[in-house]
Amino acid sequence: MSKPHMLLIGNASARSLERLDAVFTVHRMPEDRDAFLAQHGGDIEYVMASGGGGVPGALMEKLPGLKIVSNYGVGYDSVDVATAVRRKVVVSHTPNVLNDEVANTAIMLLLTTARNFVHDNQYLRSGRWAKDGDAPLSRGIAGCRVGILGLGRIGLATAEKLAVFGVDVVYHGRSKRDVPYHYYDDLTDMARDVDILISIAPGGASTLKIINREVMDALGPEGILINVGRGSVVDEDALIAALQDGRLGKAGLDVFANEPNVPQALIDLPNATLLPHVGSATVETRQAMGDLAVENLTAFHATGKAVTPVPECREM
Ligand code: NAP
Ligand code: 8YV
Repeated sequence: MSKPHMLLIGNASARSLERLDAVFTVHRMPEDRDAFLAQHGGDIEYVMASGGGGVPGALMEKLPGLKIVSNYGVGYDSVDVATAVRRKVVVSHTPNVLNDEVANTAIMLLLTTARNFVHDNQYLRSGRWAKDGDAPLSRGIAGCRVGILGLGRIGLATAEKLAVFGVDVVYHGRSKRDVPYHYYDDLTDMARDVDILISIAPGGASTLKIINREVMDALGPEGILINVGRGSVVDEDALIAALQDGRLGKAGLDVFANEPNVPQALIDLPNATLLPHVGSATVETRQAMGDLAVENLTAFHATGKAVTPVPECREM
C-alpha cells in the first residue's frame, strides 16, 4: 500500500526522519516552493513544521488535502490556526516536555543578567582582572519580587523553581489561577510592584507588544526584564530606547521580534544579555519534542486523533 504524503517544513532530527519515513512519503520543502507546491501540493495530507516560516494561511490554501499540521514546539503562533480550524485541519504542538528546560533557561538567564556574568567572563578573558583589579559588583536576586507574565505550564514550572532563590513570585495573565501567588489583573501595575519581570507568554495578536514603554518605565531603572516567551510580546524599539536611556536597568532575552535578525542597537547594549532562542535547546528536550511531534502525526494517521492538539482543535 502506498504511504501518505507528508511535507516537512524546516528541519527534523535523523531519529524523527527515520520514524516519519516508516509511515509517510516524506517531502522536504525545497527552495523553489511554488514549483514544488504546484506539482505535489495536492498530494500532501500531513505537515510537520519546525521553523522554516511556519504554516501561514496562504501556504495551507495550496495544500487542499491537508489534514493535520504538527508543530515542533509548544508555541504555535507561526501556524495560522484560524484558517486551519475553518478548513477542519487539526493543529498539534509539543506542550509539557520542554517545561523543565525552558524554566531552567529563564532562571539561568535571570541570574546571568543580574550578576553580569557575560561581562565578567569577558573581563577575565580580556586581561582586565590582572590589569584593573576585581570586576565591578553586581546585584543578587534574593529578596526581590519577581512578576511572571504568563503563568502557564512553563511559567508555573519557573515559579516553582524560583522558590529556592528566596524571591516573592507574583503573576499576570488574563485570568486568575488557583495558585499560591498574588495575581495582578493589570500588567503595568504588576511591573510597578516588581524588581524583575519574566515574560513566558505566547506570541500572537493578543500579546503583541504588551510589554511597552509604559510597562518598562513602571519596571524602572533598577528593573530587569527577562523574555523567554516570544519576541513579539515586547516592543523592541521601546526596549532599546529604555535600555539606552537607563529608564530600564537590564534585559535578558532569548527571543526577538524578527528572528534570527537582532537589531545592532540591541547587540551594542552592555545592559542586555542575548541568547539565540535556545530555551529548549538541549539534546534531551529536543528529542522529546521531536518524538511528540512525530507521534502526533502517526497517531492521527492510525486513529484520526492527535495526541496533543492545540486548544482550538481539541473538539475536532
Ligand atoms: P501555556 O501553558 O499556554 O501558558 C501561556 C500563559 O500565557 C497562560 O498562563 C496564559 O494565561 C498567558 N497568556 C496568554 N495570552 C495572554 C495575554 N493576552 N495576556 C496575558 N497573558 C496571556 O504555554 P506554555 O507551554 O507555558 O508556553 C508559553 C510560551 O512560551 C509558548 O507559547 C512559546 O511562545 C514560549 N516558549 C519559548 C521557548 C523558548 O525556547 N524560548 C520554548 C518553549 C515555549 P491566560 O490564558 O489566563 O491569559
Ligand atoms: C523551539 C519554542 O525553539 O516550543 C517553542 O515554542 O519556542 C522552542 O521550544 C522552537 O519551537 C523550535 O523551532
